[in-house]
Amino acid sequence: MAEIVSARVIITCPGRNFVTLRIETSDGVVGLGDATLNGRELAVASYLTDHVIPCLIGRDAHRIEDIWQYLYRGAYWRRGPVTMSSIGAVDMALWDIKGKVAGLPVYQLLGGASRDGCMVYGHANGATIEETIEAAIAHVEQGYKAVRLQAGVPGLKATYGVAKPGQRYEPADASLPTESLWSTERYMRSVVPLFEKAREVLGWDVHLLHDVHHRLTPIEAGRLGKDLEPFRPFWLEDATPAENQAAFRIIRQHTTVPLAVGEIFNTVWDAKQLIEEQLIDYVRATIVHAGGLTHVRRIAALADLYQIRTGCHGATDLSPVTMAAALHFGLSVPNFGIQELMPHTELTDAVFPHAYSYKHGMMHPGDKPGLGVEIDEKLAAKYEYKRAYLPVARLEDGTMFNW
Ligand code: EZ4
Ligand code: CO
Repeated sequence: MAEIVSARVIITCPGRNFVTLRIETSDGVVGLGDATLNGRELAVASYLTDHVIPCLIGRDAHRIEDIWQYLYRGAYWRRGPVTMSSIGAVDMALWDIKGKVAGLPVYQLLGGASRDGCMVYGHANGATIEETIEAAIAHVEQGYKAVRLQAGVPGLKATYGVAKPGQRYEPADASLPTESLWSTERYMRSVVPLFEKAREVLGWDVHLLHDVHHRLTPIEAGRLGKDLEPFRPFWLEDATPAENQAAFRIIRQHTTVPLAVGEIFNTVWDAKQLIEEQLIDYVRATIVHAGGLTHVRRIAALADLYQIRTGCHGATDLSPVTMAAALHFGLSVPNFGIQELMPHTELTDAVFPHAYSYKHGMMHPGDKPGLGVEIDEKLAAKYEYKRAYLPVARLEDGTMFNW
């Protein structure tokens, strides 16, 4: 028995907001879990502080599965991003504790390494095709084996996924949502030339990825996929919103381009039909937002039956604790595909010192017991929470559009 004697939420903003759950046992072992939900951070903090933490005190930290079921089945209101991020944070912290007590890195508890490291993909962004290709070349020079390409859309002032000139890319950029314009026609015309140029310059030995950010209808996505086929993308991500999972049937009828979806999924139910009908190739569920290691492993196990691989979300709005958890998961899971990597700022890395590392396009979680991430609470306390939102998108005639 490792009795949970205290738990609290730490909120910090070293350039962007992060919410962290810290659980401590009677033996003084501390576990950390990421609870960051971009743009809705305080809702998760309250869910944990007001509703979850009181239920944790006195429980045995080793009973990870039981606590997961208690928080999932025991709440009348199942699922949803706030609930599942809270459960995810508890789950991560408990795996961290179990690893520290065992003296083993978490991937060893998950069955051990299935590979030498986790292939990651980086983000190459630019206002123009040329700038994006330059960014991609820089990634290849740093050893990346896979690169996501996003370029500004001619005729649109700002494009989601592309940094403002001279600034580091951080999507949650304002205390009230900024508004951006969207035109499917302009966008569709811009992607093929980007991939054409990329293959011409970068050749065929690097994986190229692209994120649509849920902005197309299924039939439009089918057409884009078909048009991109000659350039052999590794995947087309979030081609259409996935609330209606059957929508992916239409995309599949028209293209053989591999499909990835799931960074906003909370549970296996969001992916059940997509997986069972083999409508996707990569499932992108995030360790924090989909109920922690315990639940994302379950999603991966179902996906494995259908030859679907993992491709976990790894944006900068997920804290280093989630990145570490994703790497322990990715190193051990049989059907690993790829891991997204958007490196955190130096300041974020200083607040969250960690054991994971990058080398030649691959990442490894390190061999420290537990998840291998700490929090420098003194430094964290210097950076107060600052409300920040992702932008919203409207069509050129003012119609509110998909985020
Ligand atoms: O827009 O994490 O693939 N990565 C992405 C990210 C998401 C943000 C939203 O919080 O799409 O940049
Ligand atoms: Co994405």
